[in-house]
Amino acid sequence: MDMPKTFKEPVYVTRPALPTQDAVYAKIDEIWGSQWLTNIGQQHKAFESELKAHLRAPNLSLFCNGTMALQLACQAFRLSGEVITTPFTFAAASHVLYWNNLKPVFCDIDPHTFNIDTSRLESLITPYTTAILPVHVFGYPCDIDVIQSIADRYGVRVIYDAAHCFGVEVDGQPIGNFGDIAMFSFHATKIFHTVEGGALTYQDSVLKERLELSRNFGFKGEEQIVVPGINGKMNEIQAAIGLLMLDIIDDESAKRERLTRVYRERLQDIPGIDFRTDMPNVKHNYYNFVVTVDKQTFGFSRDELYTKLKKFNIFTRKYFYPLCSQLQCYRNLPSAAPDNLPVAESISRKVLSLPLFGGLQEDDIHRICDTLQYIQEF
Ligand code: T4K
Repeated sequence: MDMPKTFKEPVYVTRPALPTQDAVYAKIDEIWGSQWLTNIGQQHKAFESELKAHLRAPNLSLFCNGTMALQLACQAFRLSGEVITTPFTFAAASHVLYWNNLKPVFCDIDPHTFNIDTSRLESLITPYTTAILPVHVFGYPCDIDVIQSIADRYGVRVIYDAAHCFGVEVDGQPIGNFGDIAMFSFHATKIFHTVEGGALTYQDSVLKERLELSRNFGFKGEEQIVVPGINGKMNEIQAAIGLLMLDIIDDESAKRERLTRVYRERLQDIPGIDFRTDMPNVKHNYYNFVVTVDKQTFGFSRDELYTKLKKFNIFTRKYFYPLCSQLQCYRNLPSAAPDNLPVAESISRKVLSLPLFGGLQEDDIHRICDTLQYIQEF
């Protein structure tokens, strides 16, 4: 085959979906007119209510980012001791445990979903375990029923990191409605974003007051501070972007779904490249497109492919490498030993996120796949 053309501009792993500038300027005019920039103004109230309806959440609170939301979720339950989590994710979850003085206990992952391997979960529970913090990695849901039944048996909380899961449903149920609390990230790299931002959805309405006091220094009225809170608020500009994003998210997800189907069709013919398909009971959001590279069959390792693609201006990412359990701050924990985490160790060395976002055209995906094929053949 001929050498595929190098992309003129870098093709990044993701690019944010953006509302039109006119729509943003109109919102900015509204905010400027109100002179109300933060501290739970009109945009915040409107976004919270529209988002709650969109996600069909019984309760929802907004935060300045997903990490802070997760941080306050742990605080809300006054967790102590140990929390079981996955090593195969962004560092936020482990860091949040550290900041809450909790000990992360890493559980190996399932080789197909890349989520916590529930068959190993129970053996990690000790008298000090107070919660499980699973991540629905890349928008593929965890084994929700098994996790809940183990949590119920041992009386521990379940806090889901659903950062990748905007709009995902399992058996027709919104993903945020499982566990005690679920966290969504609205970072610019997420399919739905507010530049930076995050939300918690939760079953128990009693949590609302506690969470919302905590995100605003503990203020109850002007003169009383009733809990040692922090500044975790979403501001008016973030909330306004969120309102505009609600108008375009379905279109963005549909575009990504179409591009995903092109990837799947093309990559099935490239030996050594594997990818996941749709789960039968799940409504996916097509947030990103992740492959694994088998060196023996493909001919090059994941790292070699990553470097070669860069020469064609294709910037993939090794999400999630290195594992959280390999980070300097966690690698000495007993549960972080590589022998305890063989699947996560292996997957993290094979995994590669290919570019996927609504601004790409089907031809771009074909060109990326041609490039992969060319790299393999020559
Ligand atoms: N839990 C999970 C499972 C998460 O994945 C994350 C965040 C969190 C929790 C924490 O939520 P937040 O507190 O962030 O709300 C990025 C993001 O910064 C991070 O939010 C995200 N996960 C993680 C998976 O990815 P980096 O360091 O890889 O991002 P960066 O700056 O290298 O950007 C990646 C690519 O995205 C760039 O090559 C180009 C594109 N990009 C990025 C930005 C920031 C844009 O096109 N525009 C932009 O504005 O961490």
